[in-house]
Amino acid sequence: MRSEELAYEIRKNAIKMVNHAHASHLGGILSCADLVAVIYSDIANVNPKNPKDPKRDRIVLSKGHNGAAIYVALAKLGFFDEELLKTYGDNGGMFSCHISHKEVPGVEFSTGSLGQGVCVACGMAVAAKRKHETHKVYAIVGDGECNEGSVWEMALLASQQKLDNFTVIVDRNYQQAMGRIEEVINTEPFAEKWTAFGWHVVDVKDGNNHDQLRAAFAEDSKGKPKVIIARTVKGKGVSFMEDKLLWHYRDPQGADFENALKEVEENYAKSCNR
Ligand SMILES: Cc1ncc(C[n+]2csc(CCOP(=O)(O)OP(=O)(O)O)c2C)c(N)n1
Repeated sequence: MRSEELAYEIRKNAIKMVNHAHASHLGGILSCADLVAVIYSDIANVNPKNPKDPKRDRIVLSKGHNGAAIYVALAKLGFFDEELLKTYGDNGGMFSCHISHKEVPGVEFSTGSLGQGVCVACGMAVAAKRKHETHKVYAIVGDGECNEGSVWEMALLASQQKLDNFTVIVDRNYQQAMGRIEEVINTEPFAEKWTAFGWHVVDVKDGNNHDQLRAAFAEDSKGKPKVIIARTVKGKGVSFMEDKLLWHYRDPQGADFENALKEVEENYAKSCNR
């Protein structure tokens, strides 16, 4: 499936899933929809017929509150029946809103406590190096998540270990749960920090643009771990949610739900006719 179509499917289905479950975090799901789509469509080598294939690339969603984006991508790739997405967030169901690998084929690791998943992903990259395995490891991290000290301990270790098999993608939407990043804990100068920690940094000016993301993944990291800073928009694709903190927690109901879905569908139809 083309990444553009997958991103559309992620947005459309995630709006329905969050509505169904009366869940949260739609803003962050919409901001990372494009980078998740590009990773699964064009970059990572995963195998729906054999989810535990030892040669598969590992994708860890460290900002685990956006699990819906990964669930949709996996369903669309054929890891499980898409119909099951309708049970998102149900009591006793397989899809917890913070991502879980327990019952979901294709999910590498359960996350939700920010700052942990990226450390586990780093460990996976260390293990691959030591065992002379050639698969790659990708971790999707929030910029608010980078307030966690463990992210920076991980950054030190990854460069010490010269993990050129490891790519961190930061969903740089400039917001976290309670406000703008610079108002809560300012991480600027952000790119310079990663450079100082020994990483190859790719600053993507429009992190919702698939061509720019593909170019970032293609760049040679020159023997270092790579960080792609994808400058995204929280709530991307639904005009009344874009860059609005409210949609970190609010679930779309009633007219908000109908309008969000309509807009995502119209935007995609327009992009196909261009
Ligand atoms: C250790 C920890 N502290 C607090 C939270 C609560 N929390 C959930 S999402 C979130 C904001 C994270 O911001 P960011 O990583 O930028 O995610 P995005 O804005 O892209 O949704 C917070 C603080 C958590 N899940 N884990």
